[in-house]
Amino acid sequence: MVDLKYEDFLDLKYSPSKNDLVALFKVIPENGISIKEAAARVASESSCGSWSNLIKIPKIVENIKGKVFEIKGNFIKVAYNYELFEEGSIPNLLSGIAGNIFGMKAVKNLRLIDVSFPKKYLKDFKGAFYGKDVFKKIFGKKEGPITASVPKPKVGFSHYEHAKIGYLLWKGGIDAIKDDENLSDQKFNRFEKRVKLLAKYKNKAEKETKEIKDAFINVTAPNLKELEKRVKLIRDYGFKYFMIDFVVSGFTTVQTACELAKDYKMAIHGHRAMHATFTRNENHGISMLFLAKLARIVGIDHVHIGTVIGKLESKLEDVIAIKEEITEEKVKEIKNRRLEQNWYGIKPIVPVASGGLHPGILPELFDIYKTTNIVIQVGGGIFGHPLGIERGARAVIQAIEAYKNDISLEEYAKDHKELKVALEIWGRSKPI
Ligand code: CAP
Ligand code: MG
Repeated sequence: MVDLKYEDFLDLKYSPSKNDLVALFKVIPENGISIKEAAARVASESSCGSWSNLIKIPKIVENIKGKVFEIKGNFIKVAYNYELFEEGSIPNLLSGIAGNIFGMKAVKNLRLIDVSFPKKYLKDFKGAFYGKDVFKKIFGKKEGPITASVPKPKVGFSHYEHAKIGYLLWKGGIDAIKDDENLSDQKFNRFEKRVKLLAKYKNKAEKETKEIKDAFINVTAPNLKELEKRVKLIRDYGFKYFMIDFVVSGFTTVQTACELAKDYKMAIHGHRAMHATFTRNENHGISMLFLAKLARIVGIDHVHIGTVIGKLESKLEDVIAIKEEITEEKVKEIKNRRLEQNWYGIKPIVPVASGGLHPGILPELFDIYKTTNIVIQVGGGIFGHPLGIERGARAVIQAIEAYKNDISLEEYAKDHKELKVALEIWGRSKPI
């Protein structure tokens, strides 16, 4: 009987070919299972193995089976020939390398840290339509940041209140009003009404401020037909962006949305709500780095990657590694954290920093990112400003001006009332 045993997925002499995808995993085997066996089972279950002795094995299996070629402590690398996967399909990729393996009894914990993609695999993805060009091509700015704000409370405003808030934010200098992740088409704030009224106020604000304004309106929908309808409505009303909760929506939806964005020449703001269910535990799940790479490949233009200093968990080393990954043409390996990647022309995209931001900590945020070419999103840090929404927005803009002119916030606040008040209530505090 021919068989394909777990050991057959282990080849420590193998050197990956230029057409292989290489995955980096952290494996914590179950008691009684060796790291070698656990590693081989990861390669097997994620590619073409089975628990039983198989009667007939097609010839191609030798070529497309996963091969563990490195084991260092709990970290293993597996090579997969690109032909194992459907061209241009993230769902197909994930159902292998991020599929059954996470439930195997042979592993106590398993973490997919990164996958390095070869040119041959990347060529079937288009990447973002705008990506790093959003600053110039959408907002007509030489450089960032793009400023966005989410009305708080997250949900509860009617479409009418919401659109008026948009107007105040735009008037205060903010570039884009952003829907919150859990606002879509609720009874009290219908999507269509919100879009139509926002468009009216956007035109008014643009005339009055002579600045280009936009909105990241959430098209996350119960089905693809509805999503398509929502994107089209937004486009028809003159917005250049839409937002999607790209984790909860799933990659079939996201890839469809990216196609639409290209057809309509729109940009996508990618909100990552739910990511922490599988990115947060360093021993289990999938890394945010890998998720952000998927966003770049499929064509999301902005992706949330964390702030380090805000209210939501994100580590400095991770945020920096992810920022480089999505904004550079080539990145180097960082031991046990990231693999090298040449992006072969897939456009760099824009990191989004959001969660617990307010004027007093923006300078530290820009220092962490080492650039202002990012999107910053400030919700509570505007909607909690005692002087109101428009002036709260202005305080954010003033903090950016101070930073860009290398003036301390305290100094700048001397003749900028809105910033002064923001500093009085929040100082440089880091919310949790
Ligand atoms: C921020 C926010 C964003 C998160 C997303 C919220 O509001 O609107 O969704 O920042 O997190 O709902 O918490 P505030 P991340 O500005 O009021 O904090 O970017 O980490 O995915
Ligand atoms: Mg939110």
